[in-house]
Amino acid sequence: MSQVTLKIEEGIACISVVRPEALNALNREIVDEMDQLLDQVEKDDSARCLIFYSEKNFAAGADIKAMAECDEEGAKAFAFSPVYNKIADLPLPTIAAIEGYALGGGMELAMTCDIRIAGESAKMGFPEVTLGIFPGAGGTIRVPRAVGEAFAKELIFTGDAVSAQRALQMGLVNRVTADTDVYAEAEKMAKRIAKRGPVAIRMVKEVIRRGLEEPDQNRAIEIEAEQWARLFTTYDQKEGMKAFIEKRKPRFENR
Ligand code: CO8
Repeated sequence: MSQVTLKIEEGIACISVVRPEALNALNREIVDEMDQLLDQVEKDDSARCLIFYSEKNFAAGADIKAMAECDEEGAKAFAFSPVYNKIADLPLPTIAAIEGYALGGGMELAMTCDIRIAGESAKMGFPEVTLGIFPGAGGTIRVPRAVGEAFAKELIFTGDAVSAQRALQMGLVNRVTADTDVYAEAEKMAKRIAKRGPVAIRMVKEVIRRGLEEPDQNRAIEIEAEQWARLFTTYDQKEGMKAFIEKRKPRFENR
């Protein structure tokens, strides 16, 4: 039976893990199912934003019981990174709406998203070192980039989970809401994003990624300028500016 669901409504896609008996711990099958659903989201022209949200718990990590007896080759086969990288590179904005536990591979999934929103009782962290391993699905790369080296090392070396407020102070999450409002808050933000120029959003996500990866700042600024100018070949730029001048809402057409 499927353990991952996808719904797409009014331009907002939502992927959810449904494995409550294991606090939504992630295994190979779940991540492979997610992979297929990502293809559906990418193919759907109406999708403007993707939310990852799972009821009660975001995900209590990778499935320890499935990993426990792995040898080195088995551990490689368990790797989630190709799918996680695919999420990070999606051409539409992604939001992790975090309720309950987001630990280990679950928190690494949240780190692949562009934006993170947490409920006030959420518990987030990287307990891998308590199991004799370390984060292996992008955590050692994405966490230092998100919160800086010192906070990343504190989280990863201690293995301690942090509260939503502490995560907010570190910059691990963008905002904290009441537990009952996590999905609603993510949806509200997704709907705001969905109203904006989709070509501009898609291109700026790519420009930000390239800028962060580009060691030469002047080159990064050149890339921004080139891509910015390209927008002036699009219908949406003409429509957005015309709508402003005519004092009406734009009707973007994603072209
Ligand atoms: N894997 C497998 N089962 C789990 C997991 C997990 N990560 N987390 C919880 N469960 C299961 C429990 O075994 C239990 O099942 P059962 O009833 O059959 O014993 C059920 O979920 C409920 O859990 P608890 O009874 O433990 O619930 P508590 O409320 O007492 O505790 C905790 C909640 C604190 C979240 C606790 O369950 C816990 O510590 N879980 C493990 C958290 C963890 O260490 N996560 C990191 C896993 S390692 C990882 O993610 C590495 C990723 C590296 C990259 C992956 C790509 C290769």
